[in-house]
Amino acid sequence: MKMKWTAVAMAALVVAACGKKEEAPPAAAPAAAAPAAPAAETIAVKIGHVAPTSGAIAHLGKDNELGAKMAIDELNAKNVKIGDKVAKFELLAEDDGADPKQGAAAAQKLVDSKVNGVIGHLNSGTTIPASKIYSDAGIPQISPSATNPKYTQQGYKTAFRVVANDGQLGGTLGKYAVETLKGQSIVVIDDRTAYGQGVAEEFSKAVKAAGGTIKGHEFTTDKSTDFNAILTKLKGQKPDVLFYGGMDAVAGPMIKQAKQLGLNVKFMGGDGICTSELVKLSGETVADDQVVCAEAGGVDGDLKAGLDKFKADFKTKTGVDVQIYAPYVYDAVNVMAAAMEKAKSADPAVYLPELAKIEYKGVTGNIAFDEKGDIKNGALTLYTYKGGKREQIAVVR
Ligand code: ABU
Repeated sequence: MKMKWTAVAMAALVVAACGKKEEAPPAAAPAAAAPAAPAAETIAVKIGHVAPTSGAIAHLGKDNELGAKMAIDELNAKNVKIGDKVAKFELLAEDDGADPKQGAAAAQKLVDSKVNGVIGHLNSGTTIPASKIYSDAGIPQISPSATNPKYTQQGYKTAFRVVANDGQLGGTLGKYAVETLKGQSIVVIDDRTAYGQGVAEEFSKAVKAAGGTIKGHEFTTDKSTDFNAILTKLKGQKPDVLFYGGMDAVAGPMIKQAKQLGLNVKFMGGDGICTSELVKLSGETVADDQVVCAEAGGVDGDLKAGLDKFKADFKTKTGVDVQIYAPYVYDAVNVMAAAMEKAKSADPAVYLPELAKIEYKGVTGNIAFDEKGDIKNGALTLYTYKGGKREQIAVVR
């Protein structure tokens, strides 16, 4: 309405200025419509995201970032209200290259950008040092994938995770190696990262607790490509189970080289190897049922249909399959937004208490945190690979 009157007035002004005698065509009578409601005020909400989108596990970092983008796009489409304002979520995505120093720099950059919260980092080795930076700044952080127990044992009120930790992962896998796989000669390799070392130690503890023994433990790095020396050393133990603490980018070539050396082992690992990419990274050498790995979350029954739908929607929207953590990132963003909605504020100090006591039904299951910031009742899922595809063995609670 206001626009119409302005246009009529403008036309009269133009006629007057041109000195034309013709009358302007009569303007349509203004309709007697109700005045348009004033547009709702908006509030800008900056969500930081950090993962390695470069380097050997860039495929996992990109998977995480796509999960965050999907959640942000959907929140913006829903016009979520925080208090009486419509929230406009913005994703500030950083690459930490899985490197602790780069991770700390990315964290500081996000703090300087005054983000309202952070989802990340992907690796324990980057998440743990970054958590001090977020804690000092009072910014809530939810890791979708860092599983080293230390992350939530430092006493930071700002640190949360939506996945089970290495105690649960390594513990379950160690028990499985002894009791189900009946491993007689179990050997271990880890990459000396916070995650790899931690999950390998938990695995070894659980093997011993179940009555088994670790016949050898060798070390590599998260950037190594040649494992012949350590595999040859372990071959002397005639192993039937090899546990690797580390990520898929190293596990894939290790499986291939073990096969070339004639090591006929069950290959076990935590969530870091349990990805869609593992078979490709092994040069398609993974035999059916050879790998047993665990994802640090788990849904079954009715909840599984929701996760399957998320994975199908993700493929439609992004054109790629979920690697592993995208659903956890998606849930973490939504959990943070839900806490802001409940608090009617995106101010970290105001919504943090709501986040600590949130109860949220996500695509990865029900999310609530214990007093340390760990997920309550964290389940995990055991997988193997058949015909090159990941196949669920069981959900363990
Ligand atoms: N949980 C495995 C990958 C992430 C980490 O470093 O913990």
